[in-house]
Amino acid sequence: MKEKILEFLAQSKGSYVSGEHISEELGISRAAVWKHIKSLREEGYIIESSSRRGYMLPLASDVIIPSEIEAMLDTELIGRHIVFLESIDSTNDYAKKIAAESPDGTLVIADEQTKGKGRMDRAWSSKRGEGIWMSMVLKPRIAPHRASLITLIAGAAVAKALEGLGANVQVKWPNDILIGGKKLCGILTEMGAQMERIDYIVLGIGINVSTTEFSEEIKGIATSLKSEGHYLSRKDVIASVLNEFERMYTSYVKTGDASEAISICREKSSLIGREIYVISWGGKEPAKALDISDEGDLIVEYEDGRIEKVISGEVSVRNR
Ligand code: BT5
Repeated sequence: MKEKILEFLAQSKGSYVSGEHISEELGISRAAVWKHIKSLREEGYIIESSSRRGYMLPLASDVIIPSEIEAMLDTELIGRHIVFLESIDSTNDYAKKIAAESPDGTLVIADEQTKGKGRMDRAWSSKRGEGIWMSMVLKPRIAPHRASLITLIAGAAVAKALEGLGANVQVKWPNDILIGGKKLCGILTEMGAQMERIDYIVLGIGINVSTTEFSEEIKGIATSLKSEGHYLSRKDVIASVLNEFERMYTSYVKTGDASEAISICREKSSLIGREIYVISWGGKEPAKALDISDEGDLIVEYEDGRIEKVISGEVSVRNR
């Protein structure tokens, strides 16, 4: 019911809706309306009230309402089933738990993550209401070794979507989106698979939208859309990322063609032409990033002249 009230207020964002009207439309008492509004406020939603005019969601409020996102999608699969959670440890962990019984393309979005994850058990800061913390459940019929390209397709989709909304970003192979060298978005892909067959892929995307104060550990390396002067609503960004993603993802799954995504990653690459370190278990080795192959690998030249493909993993830029 709380969600219904929020949806109702969101439809008239910036205008007051009387308690009486809400109670009539939803078939609950005015006292119940007030109780739900109180609990929404406790969750952090800013809802204005006036004893004569009722309740109002301010025009600038950036709430996520699944039905509003669905209305903006032109997808067939992705985001056709949306699970919205106010707070969760990690949308990736939640999506993995529900993956078996969820339809292909299910989207899990949370307003806050209390234990957001990066790669290799690193933490991903995901403050309430300040970003997009979402995971998709995907069930592509492709061989498991082809799954790593899906991270790149997601990166390309985020880059293309943000470009369409006026923000120019760089893609740092394999899973970061940057503005001005600072990290705006990270992607974490996890997979449940047999030797030959993928059971599910959980594709997690975190985008900083309105954060202006980052914690001490990341304030030198992280940025948000708002900090870079882009005042975008989360629903516009989510819908646009999903629309861009589905087109490129479907093309890859159906025909093996990831050329659009690869060209975006190349064009917007923050690495190609730069001196980097390739980081692996054995340590870090200086190299130059030359290109991204059609298979999505990073092609590098080491100092002894060896040219190799880096299939997955970690790279950092030297002499920044
Ligand atoms: C990533 O890992 O960049 C993957 C992040 C994926 C987050 C999404 S949110 C929805 C879904 N649910 C989850 O639990 N996760 C996914 P990695 O390349 O390992 O980068 C992690 C590093 O980024 C950390 O060690 C910090 O240095 C930095 N970092 C942490 N939080 C950040 C933030 N909000 N913005 C920018 N950088 C951050």
